[in-house]
Amino acid sequence: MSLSKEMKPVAVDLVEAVQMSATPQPIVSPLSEAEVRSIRADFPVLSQQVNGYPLVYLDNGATTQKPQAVIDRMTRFYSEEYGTVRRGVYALSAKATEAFDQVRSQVAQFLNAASEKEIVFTRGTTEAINLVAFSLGNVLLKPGDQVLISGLEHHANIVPWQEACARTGATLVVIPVLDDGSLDQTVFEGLLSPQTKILALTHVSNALGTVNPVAEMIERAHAVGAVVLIDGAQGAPHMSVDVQALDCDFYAFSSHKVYGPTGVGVLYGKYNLLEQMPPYQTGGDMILSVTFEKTTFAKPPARFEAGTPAIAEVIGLGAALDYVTSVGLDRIALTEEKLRQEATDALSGLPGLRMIGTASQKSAVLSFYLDYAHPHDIGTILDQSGVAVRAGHHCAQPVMQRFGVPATARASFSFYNTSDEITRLVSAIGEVRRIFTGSV
Ligand code: 7TS
Repeated sequence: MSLSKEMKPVAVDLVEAVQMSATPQPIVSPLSEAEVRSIRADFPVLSQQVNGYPLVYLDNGATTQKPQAVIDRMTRFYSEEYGTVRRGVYALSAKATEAFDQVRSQVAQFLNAASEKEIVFTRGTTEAINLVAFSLGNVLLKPGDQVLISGLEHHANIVPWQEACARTGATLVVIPVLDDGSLDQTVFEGLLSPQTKILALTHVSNALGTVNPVAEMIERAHAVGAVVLIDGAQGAPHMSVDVQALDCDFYAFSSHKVYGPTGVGVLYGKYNLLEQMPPYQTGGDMILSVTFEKTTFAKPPARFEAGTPAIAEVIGLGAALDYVTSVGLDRIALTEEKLRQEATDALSGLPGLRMIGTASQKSAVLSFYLDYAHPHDIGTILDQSGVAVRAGHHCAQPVMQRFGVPATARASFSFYNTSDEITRLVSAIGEVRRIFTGSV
């Protein structure tokens, strides 16, 4: 991925990539209405009524709904194939181990990692970041060093670094956020120095939807010798990710945001770094040998996977990745970009509505504030019309502080959302206005 490409909107990027390609490629287009209808039928939750209305699920930033294929795969695993992994010599365990290992290769392929040995299963993005902050943080950081994060981070990519700095004497430094919700790249460049040991940066802001120019920022950070972790919780579900092209050292994401089950996530790490890192947790499955005097540790990724893993959830993640891959990440990105533009146009004209986060490069996350109603009231009234949005600080309190609001209402879209649902959102916001101001 070239630097200038990374700076462009995803949709333009994809269209250009197709047009400029020397070998003929299938034209990448957003999903058609008929395709979205058929996709929606794959998600049983979406067909229900809430408070007497068909559900409009717009909290995909928090977690995504599950396709039947994921539910079925996990049910089949539990009903027919369940056994522990890595330990049993009997057939069930051998088969479960094979299915489990296959998902590791699948994830490596999904991220274009060089090897499945670079894929560590964790409980989610939060645990993946804690793992790096603890394990790498403890051996790499010393007083005088700096950990650089951004003002857009989710608490999961703030607190573990704060704690790592407290343990080691390093200093946490923050890249400021501009008024449109993008990062101040000039200040970023000025902050980089040989003291910068780690850059921990979100790919996409969960609170505002800003897509950071990560490839360019990774290159700049590498130029001063920093290790770069990308929090991909809001990246991996919405665009294709190539960790080798990005050249990030670590990339973390959660299964439950990419249409898979809760309880499992992924840490990608360059093998030469993983190999130098001490364990994060210790116990079974991560050792080579144990005596009361001395334990030797297994090589990565086993070194970082102490205890019985979330076996069925890993299998479910495999089914989820099959599902999104079959839809196509490029088509998902284009479909969601179309929804973003449509929803932004529809909401921008509403009286008293302040859109927070207007960067030119955004994913389909619309965070807004109404000058006549608290976000929690907005959320509650929208719910009465069957519209589910998140209201709160989105575990990104510094972002709220930056924009001087206590909270926002956030509509976050998936490729299974529709134009009709945007209309439902707009009319439910109209209802909030009617209740709070008496005007229509
Ligand atoms: N990083 C980002 C950017 C996130 O959006 C989230 C979760 C996390 C880390 C933590 O992921 P977890 O799976 O380990 O919990 N974000 C949200 C959200 O926006 N609303 O609920 C959870």
